[in-house]
Amino acid sequence: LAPEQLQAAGTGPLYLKLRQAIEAAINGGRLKHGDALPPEREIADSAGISRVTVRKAVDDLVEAGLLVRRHGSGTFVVKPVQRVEQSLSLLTSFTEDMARRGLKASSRWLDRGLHLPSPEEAMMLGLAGGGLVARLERLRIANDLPLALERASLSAEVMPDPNAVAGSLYEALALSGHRPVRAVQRISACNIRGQDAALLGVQAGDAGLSIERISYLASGRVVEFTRSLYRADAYDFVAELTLPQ
Ligand code: 16G
Repeated sequence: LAPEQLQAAGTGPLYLKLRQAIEAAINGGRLKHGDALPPEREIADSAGISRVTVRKAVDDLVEAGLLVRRHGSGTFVVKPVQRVEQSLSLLTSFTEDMARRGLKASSRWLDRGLHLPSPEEAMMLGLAGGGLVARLERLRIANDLPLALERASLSAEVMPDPNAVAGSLYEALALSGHRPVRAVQRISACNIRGQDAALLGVQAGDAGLSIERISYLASGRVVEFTRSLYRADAYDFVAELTLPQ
């Protein structure tokens, strides 16, 4: 970036012009998603401005979500992600949520089989008599974007053949008369760890939403105990609030 280019770019204070020049480079494809920005000192030297000005422009773009600083490795152009909104009051499936937005849901299976239950699964699913547990572990994808990792556990009585679940779990449950009618969900913030980050296509340590859902049949029996890990950069949970009665 030469000083003349900077003078020609945008209006207002220098940092704003630099911000606009970087934005133009991203929008014009000269800086591509995943590209590293030159070091701030280099930008300052080539444009003939102070490092403080460069820092302010870069800070602004980080704040706006166009750039990301990665500790020790530099500043990078962020791949834009389409954020998905999910209602917090409707008991819907991933497939239904995506279809409602015109996105195609798909999954990459990580595990789909019958196992001996862990003590937690036995307790959550009420498996007192030593029954097996069906585990369905999938990477959930919307169009091409991996959005969540989902680890569902169901009693083998409800789900005797997990391999028969090709697409939607809730659709398979509906077919066998076990579609849940109520669920309790807990959402907490977390950092996405190494292996999970690789599967979700984010950096280790990036923000995630950890979600636990326990779903019930009308009879009160637990159908599903599911732990999900959603990318916090791609998911918004939205709830409608009303006054307490
Ligand atoms: C949602 C549920 C998950 C359920 C899945 C079924 C959350 C946090 N989790 O992802 O508990 O197992 O839908 O989706 O919403 P499917 O019918 O598309 O397989």
